Amino acid sequence: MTNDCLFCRIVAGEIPATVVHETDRTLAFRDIGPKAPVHILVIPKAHHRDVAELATADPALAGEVLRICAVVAEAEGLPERGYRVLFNVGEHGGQEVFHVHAHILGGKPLGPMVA
Ligand code: D5M
Repeated sequence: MTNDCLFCRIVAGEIPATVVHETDRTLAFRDIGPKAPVHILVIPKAHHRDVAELATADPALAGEVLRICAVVAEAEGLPERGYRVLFNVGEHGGQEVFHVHAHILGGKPLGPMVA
């Protein structure tokens, strides 16, 4: 738990979130500013800055986050038409919250990735 980390505070229950899935080590909740009809964030409860740091420090947990993305996408009915999973990393990657999170986006055609 990092006191000044927004997502650690959501994990601690100090800030409300619309939780859609929870395990011992992960939490999935709806993004506050959805960019698609379905926009869910999947995080490890443990604080890691970004996906590179998580994958180095705890590869099993990184894999678990990806597995939960698949579980959540299935529960949201996304696999039939497809969806996107992405991690923003650092300033140039557009990362704003420095507690690693996977974005699950779906529910409409998302088009090609643009930079
Ligand atoms: O994405 C950070 C994401 O976090 C961005 O899409 C908004 C979302 N966000 C910020 N605050 C909240 C709360 N309180 N609940 C849910 N979602 C939130 P990034 O990849 O860091 O740019």
